[in-house]
Amino acid sequence: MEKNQELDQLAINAIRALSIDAVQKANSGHPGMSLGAAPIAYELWANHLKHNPKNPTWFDRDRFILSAGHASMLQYSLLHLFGYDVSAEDLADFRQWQSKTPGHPEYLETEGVEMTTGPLGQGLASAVGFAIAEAHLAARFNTEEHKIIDHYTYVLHGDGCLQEGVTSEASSLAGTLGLYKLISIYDRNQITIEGSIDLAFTEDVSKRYEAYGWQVLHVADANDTKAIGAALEEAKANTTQPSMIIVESKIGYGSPLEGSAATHGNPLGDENIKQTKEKLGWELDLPAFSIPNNLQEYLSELQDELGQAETEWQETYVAWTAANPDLAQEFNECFEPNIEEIQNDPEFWNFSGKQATRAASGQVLNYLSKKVPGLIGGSADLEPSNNTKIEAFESFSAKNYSGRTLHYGVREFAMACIVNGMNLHGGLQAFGATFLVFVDYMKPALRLASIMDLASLFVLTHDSIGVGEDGATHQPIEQLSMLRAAPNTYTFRPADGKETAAAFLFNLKEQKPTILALTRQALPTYDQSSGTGTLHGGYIFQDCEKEPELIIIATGSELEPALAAQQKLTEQGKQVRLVSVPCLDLFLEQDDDYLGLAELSASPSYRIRNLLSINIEKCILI
Ligand SMILES: Cc1ncc(C[n+]2csc(CCOP(=O)(O)OP(=O)(O)O)c2C)c(N)n1
Repeated sequence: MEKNQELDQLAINAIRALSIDAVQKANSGHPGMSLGAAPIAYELWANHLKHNPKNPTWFDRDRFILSAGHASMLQYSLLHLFGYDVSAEDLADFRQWQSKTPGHPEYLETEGVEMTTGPLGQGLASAVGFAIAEAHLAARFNTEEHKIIDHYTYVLHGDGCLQEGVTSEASSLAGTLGLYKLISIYDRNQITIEGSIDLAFTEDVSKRYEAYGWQVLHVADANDTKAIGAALEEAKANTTQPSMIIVESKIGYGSPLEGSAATHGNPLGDENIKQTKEKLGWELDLPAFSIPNNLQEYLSELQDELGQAETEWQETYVAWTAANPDLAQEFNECFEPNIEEIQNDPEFWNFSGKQATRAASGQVLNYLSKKVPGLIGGSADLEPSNNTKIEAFESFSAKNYSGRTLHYGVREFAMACIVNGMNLHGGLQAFGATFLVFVDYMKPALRLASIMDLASLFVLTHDSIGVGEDGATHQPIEQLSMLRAAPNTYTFRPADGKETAAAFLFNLKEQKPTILALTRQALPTYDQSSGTGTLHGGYIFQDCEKEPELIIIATGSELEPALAAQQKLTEQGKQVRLVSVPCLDLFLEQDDDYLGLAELSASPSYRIRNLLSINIEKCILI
């Protein structure tokens, strides 16, 4: 298709006009970055990003992540102009209850949004996970003849993301791994909410990223789309390093408040909008949220052209499938592992002797490594303690992208973001591991996993004061309460191998954010423990003959003393029921008549403290 410079410029200004009008109508939002970064984003989407607006989930599309989530109108304007399912009415509904255009981009709410962003830094950190996923799947499934996985991960961010520590953690790892298909675009307007970055951010970002092993490119003016295009080509040409393109821009470009922090997060006001549109040469009498007809036609043509990339890919995919049926089956199982086979396999449930649940977890991971081809993960430098060593896996490294053991380094927050990124990418069941006490370092990413409803899995060992000798700094006390309080996050504290296996099974089956809190110390393997019961969150572990006078509820390592107490009281003639609750979140989701849940709160209960307990309406948990 013939490119038309004038219409390209009109499209850039359309992004600007749509964005400022939407923020004005909502009377809240962030117009500044949309005005400044519009040419960067348009150049990328129109001339470099491989995507098909008619099929936003096409697997081999390039991924675009707006790490500066506050500039959501920039993304919504792009989605609208490129023909995704975001209408002019949706733009007018910006920031309204249940609209497709929420304040910050939300995965699953808006077609074409690859990730929920807004908490600064996490978009860039998770982009590293997307790039790992691409590199890994490409290494395993591409052949000499056919490349079915071949896409880039682009991330657009501002000064704010680079001030967040998590981008340092993740970018350092990306450099080490030489993730050359990761391209970050830094909209460097040198303004954050409080004013100039001189107030708090004077480092040389260029040198910093070079030190991480990235290629750093510079564009002197965000309006120079040719230079942006050339930099993007140069970034793509590098096949050993991730790239950062630093683009100098002006926040609030074109408005009377250009360059001022006032444009960061406030509507411009009617008069400023008028003047901005005049300066940009935007037709003033065009109603808000509409674009000129000739631009509409031009963009429709562009969309058709973009779609051709998928048509070509489909042909490659069909040929690849025919030539590599075994590989194709494995690829499909990366998306849909045979969970039923696992569930029905006695070997999956086979545990014996005294065993720490971290050891049981290691046994399960090694089992799953043979059955779940998309399983990938590792630890934040605690593999020997977390028992996450998988015999069948090699390490993922710059030299070996087909490796399935990740070494995140001592970077818990980045690890959690990267796990989210890999799971968002698709085709992988990604996990991370560390000590439970260090989950504090990961919390913001767990929150995003919960909001995005991701199957991110975290193996967190050394789960109580049972840790012992390491002392107070390593003894988790309040962490479990925090995790249990997190919505849409399922925290398992299993008592033995079977309960541990069930927790992994839950994650695979239900595709929900899952936490495993596992012991360092050995625990018995119980005959009466139940995988099925665990999948209900809790079950009667040891019952009494008549109506119970007392119900003891226990989890994890406390099941052992609870069982001893139950037996002793039984010997004394008391009717005591023991209930194991490996996952309180799931347990409380059961119907009221499940185990007489409604009566539990009224029943006499007993609790053993080795960590903070939480009082919940329905029961008191040990
Ligand atoms: C973790 C986190 N801390 C604070 C904020 C609030 N916040 C939103 S935007 C912003 C400043 C971002 O500056 P920059 O990235 O330069 O964006 P620009 O000013 O160019 O729009 C802050 C502090 C946030 N969204 N996330």
